[in-house]
Amino acid sequence: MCIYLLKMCECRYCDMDSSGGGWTVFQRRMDGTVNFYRPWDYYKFGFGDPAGEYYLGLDNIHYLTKQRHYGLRVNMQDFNGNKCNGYKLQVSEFINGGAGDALTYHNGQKFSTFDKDQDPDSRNCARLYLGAFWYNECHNANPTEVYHWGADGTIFAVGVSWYQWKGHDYFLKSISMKIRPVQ
Ligand SMILES: [Ca+2]
Repeated sequence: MCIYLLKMCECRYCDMDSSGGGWTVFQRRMDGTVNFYRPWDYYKFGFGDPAGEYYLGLDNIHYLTKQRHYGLRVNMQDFNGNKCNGYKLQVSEFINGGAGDALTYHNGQKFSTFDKDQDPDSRNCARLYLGAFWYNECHNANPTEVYHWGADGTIFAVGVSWYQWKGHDYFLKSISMKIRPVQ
């Protein structure tokens, strides 16, 4: 099965292994090689390396998800090799894969970057936490923020974290977020 993206088969963006495959990975962090602290247009159109770290782009994500219902899956790994499937969302139904639900808090929010503050907080969450996300006031998950190598309390809650699994001061080795049509 191929995922058709803008009329091209973009299997380089696919995860064909997790839980039966067929996932379009719209964001991947794995080694800190790509800077994710970028302005709105980068998130709108996408950036990074399909073989490594990248963001697929809000336009592409929207193009895919406006057509039908999708399930969302989040795979994470810490620096001790522990893996977790943080989130599986199917038609608004959360299934806990062991990492807890960090995303319900973000449901319904608009996407914010440091140059486009659309979060309901009186502050600019993207600027405050050096990331870009569907921030609320501000986050329980922040997969786009500054890459760290594990536990790091240098700046509170600034890093690639998943609060319900590891708290705000442990930063993940890898995280990928992917979607697949609900059968
Ligand atoms: Ca704000």
